[in-house]
Amino acid sequence: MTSEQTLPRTAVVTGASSGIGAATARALAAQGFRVVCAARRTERIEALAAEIGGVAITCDVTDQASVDALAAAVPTCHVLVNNAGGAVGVDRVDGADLDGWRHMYDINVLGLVRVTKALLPALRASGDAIVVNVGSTAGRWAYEGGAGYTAAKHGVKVVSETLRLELNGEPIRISEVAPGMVRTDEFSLVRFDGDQAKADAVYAGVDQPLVAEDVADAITWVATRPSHVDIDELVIKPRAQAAAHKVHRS
Ligand code: 8X3
Repeated sequence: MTSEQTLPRTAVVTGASSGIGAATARALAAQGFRVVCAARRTERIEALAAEIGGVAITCDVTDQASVDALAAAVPTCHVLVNNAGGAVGVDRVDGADLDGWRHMYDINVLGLVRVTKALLPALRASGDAIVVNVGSTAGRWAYEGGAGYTAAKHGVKVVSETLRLELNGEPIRISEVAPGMVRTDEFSLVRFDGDQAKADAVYAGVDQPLVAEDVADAITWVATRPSHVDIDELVIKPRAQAAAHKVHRS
């Protein structure tokens, strides 16, 4: 066994300060990865990194200098989880707040591209890497008031497919994990600009929406398949959700 083989494999998780990102950082650490927790909120990721024996790097995926600094600190990366993202608003197309739509494209799509592009040398340096992009069922289905977000998450799906084509022949897998209804502390609260009642209404009467740990489990499963096994995409929803509009509520 070479010394390289005894070193822990490195995983980078963006948006690691809460929700699916934080749960994924914990799950990957439990699998023996040295996890680089990247997010804007330094205190949160420092606490998480201390908990899991990882590393905290403050990073805003919408800022090139910030992402360049992340890449400079990570010479080798075996697993990249592009999780940073989110939704703002539920405006219809005829009332679209273009600033909100631009932000959603910026964080969900361009952020993912910026981080992936910056870390490609580190992914290549690992000799065996996987990128897991956190998409959404919003990247499969349209729903009223959702177009700003669904357009961005369709973008995540298509960028993932394109990367898989472009990197074919290299030892880098590209996967997309696409969750449906996941109850986290922040996703809906951010979407509804801090309105807790509106955020709670999203999950009202739903028997067990997914939680962040469910998605983290799926991401970790995808990331820990044998190197020759590529999981292109994995759609994960609560049992109560059959489609965007088809959610069983008691
Ligand atoms: C979240 C799924 O249905 O709120 O990514 O757009 S949905």
